[in-house]
Amino acid sequence: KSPKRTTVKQKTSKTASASSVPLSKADLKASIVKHLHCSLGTDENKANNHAWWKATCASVQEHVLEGLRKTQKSHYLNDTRAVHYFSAEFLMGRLMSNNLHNLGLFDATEKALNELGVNLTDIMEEEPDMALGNGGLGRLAACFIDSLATLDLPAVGYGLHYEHGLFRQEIKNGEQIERPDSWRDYGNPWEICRPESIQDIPLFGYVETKYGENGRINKEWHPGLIVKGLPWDIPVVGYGGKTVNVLRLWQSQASDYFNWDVFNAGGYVDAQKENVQAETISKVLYPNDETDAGKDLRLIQQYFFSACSLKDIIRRYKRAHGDDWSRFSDQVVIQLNDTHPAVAIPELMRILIDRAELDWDYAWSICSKTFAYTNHTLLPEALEKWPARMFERILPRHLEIIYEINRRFMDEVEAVWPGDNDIKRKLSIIEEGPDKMVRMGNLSVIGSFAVNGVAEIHSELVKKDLFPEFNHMWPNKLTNVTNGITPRRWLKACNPALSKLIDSKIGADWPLNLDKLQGLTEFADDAKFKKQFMKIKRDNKVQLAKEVLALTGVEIDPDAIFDVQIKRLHEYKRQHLNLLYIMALYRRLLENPNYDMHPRVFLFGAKAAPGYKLAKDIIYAINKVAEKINNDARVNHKLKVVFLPNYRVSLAEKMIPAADISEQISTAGKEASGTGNMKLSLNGALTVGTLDGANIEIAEEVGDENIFIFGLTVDEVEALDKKGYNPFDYYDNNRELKAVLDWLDSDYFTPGKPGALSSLKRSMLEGGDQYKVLADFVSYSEAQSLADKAYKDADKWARMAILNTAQMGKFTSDRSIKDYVKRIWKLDPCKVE
Ligand code: F58
Repeated sequence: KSPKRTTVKQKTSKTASASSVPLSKADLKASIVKHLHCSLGTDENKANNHAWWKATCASVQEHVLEGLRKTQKSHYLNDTRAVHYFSAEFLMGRLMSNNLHNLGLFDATEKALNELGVNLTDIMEEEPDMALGNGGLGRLAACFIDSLATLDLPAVGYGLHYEHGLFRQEIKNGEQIERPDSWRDYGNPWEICRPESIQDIPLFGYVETKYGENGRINKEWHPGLIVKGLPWDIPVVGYGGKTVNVLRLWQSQASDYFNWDVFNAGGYVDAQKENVQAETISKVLYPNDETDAGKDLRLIQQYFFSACSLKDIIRRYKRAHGDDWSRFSDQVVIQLNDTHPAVAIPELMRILIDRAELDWDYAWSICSKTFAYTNHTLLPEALEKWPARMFERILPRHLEIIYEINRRFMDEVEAVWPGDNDIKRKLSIIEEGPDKMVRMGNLSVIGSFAVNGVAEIHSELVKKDLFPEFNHMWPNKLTNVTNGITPRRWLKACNPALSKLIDSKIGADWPLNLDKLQGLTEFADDAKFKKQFMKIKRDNKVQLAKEVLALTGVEIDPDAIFDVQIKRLHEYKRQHLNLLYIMALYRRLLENPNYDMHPRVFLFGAKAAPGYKLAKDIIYAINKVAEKINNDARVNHKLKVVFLPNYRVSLAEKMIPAADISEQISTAGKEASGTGNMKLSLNGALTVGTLDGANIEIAEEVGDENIFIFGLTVDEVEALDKKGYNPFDYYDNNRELKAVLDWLDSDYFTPGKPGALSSLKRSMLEGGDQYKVLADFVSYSEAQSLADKAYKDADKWARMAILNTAQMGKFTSDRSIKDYVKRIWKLDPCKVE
């Protein structure tokens, strides 16, 4: 039964005030001290940085929770349609600085703490990163929920409450070592446990067929195990502090149904075993990026969080609409962040058919108006497939439902392409063969009303190469939403000096309206502004140099070019192309000590998937080459190489403001979008990049003269593959390239261990060089020379850097979210008063 609701009149205030609760420095001081005393049981004299951090979080959280309560009330009273962002990953990083900025409390808190003798920057270092994601896909989810709250859109993020996020990377003798990440060891002050919203989740078991009245066949799933899903809520504060949405993360726990009432004296200890199994589900994030892990536990994780989230959504829907399903898809839209939560599609069908007893067609009409799917990759090894036998063991009823979805879909295919079995084989959710597989991509397209890629070129390739037949069947289903980044974290918070300079020139509302940065264009030729802009860049470089020294012991010169490549390590991202160029420069300098180049520091940050051998070999090679070069007095005044260990969000926040050059050098057609490219350019770094992913759109915005584009295009890569690509053509015909590759076979960089770096060379020669490193080498080297030349003209460089910042308006995640709202979600904002 739907409760009566009073509709709240919506006022539209144009300017976002800094905070709903105006707070003075004195209030904050008192509140922090109160928490030090009453929440932490310590005092000003005894407290260390960690205690100050916790007390400050507790003070801030009071305001956050006030906003959360008001937001939830508004959404409830207005019975709003909401988007539910299902994602196995949310790479949130640290929350304090972001929450303070979004609440408009940063400066006041800094001053309050100052008067207490505490430095805000220092205590923010106490916060562990929430690293519940691998890379781009997880960080995108985090930017999106920031924008959703900022735009006052009713939204919930749903994901997994991993006990251990992405591993902590240590470098020992040049090699990556993985250590567990323990982000919650000392508690997380931002999260709220909600035992009142626990869900029971069935797994395994078998399906019983029952013949009901009036001929209806009912299916009853008898699960073999039930686990509990315990929700933890992380408040998501929008910029301006008005709307506070929720990120709800599910932790798995043993269910009371099992074990505890059946054990006898001897079974007491054994009974814990099942608990261990249940609690394993949310233990750890799979550290693979761009490869499908294909493990039982991974499918269980996906089902676990999707099923918990659906139950949560349905509970909320029923509170307002009872058993009337007719409005479900008007109120609920679910965005699938990649195929990881795609099992939510058969799960909703199961609930509608088996539980609510709707007929198939009605259930399907609801279901296929509820889901939308974002594709993030074209790499075949990243497209998820599950062995049907494994699916059947874990989710027997869901597999039956998938077969039925597929049977009906095959009829549709037959109607479009009568008798064409090749097309049927290609479009089927089930891949036939000795081991039948369930294709989650096909399931996602068939079960969604919209499918999007993440950059123009990527979405075109999704239509043309990945899903052409689906695009033929449903010409309006496939679309594009170019990715974006939140300018609050990626400029305002991480680069405060530049932000203040921008405020002084164009006003302070650019974080909400990033197109305003265009206003900086008129200062691109203003000598004073250029000087200020570049002074800030240099100060940021000095800061980073200190960090580099502390982390690696390597001294770097802030007057050198800081050339940055930060992203997961993958062959398609071609960190090894960068490395070959560094080795070539080294050689040039050895051959000609007067070789003309501006001093340059190459900075890397990257984690390799623990099972990805060649990626780890590349990390090793970078470190070994770095060691040699950095200790070679003949060249180290001109060339340095730094590999910063444990690259993560909080390290990115330090590296990005200090970068001069942004390396975006993936093989054309392989990087779906990229988002680091946007962050670096926003902070005034110039891109050396291929025509891939969002680089193409960045080039369109900044203009060809403010970016260094090189390399094969998507069409050229395709043509080369057709013709037959032979890396030896490049190896045999380029003296420098040959010398550099042969160098990898020697023991020059690994004394006493010849061949320690040979696997790299092999992958690029005998291995066939799948990612066309050799084909792009010369063009890359030329682009780098142009960048060097441009940097030597300080005036020209400053202009180019400013124009990069000025033209990044398009890449705010607010714009991405507005695109989703318009093209897919059809949501209305709901102001919180
Ligand atoms: C990334 N994908 C894309 N996947 O590679 C990048 O181009 C894009 O900008 C970004 O998504 C956001 O759209 C990505 O990060 C993963 O990390 C998956 C994790 C789980 C296993 C499969 C890959």
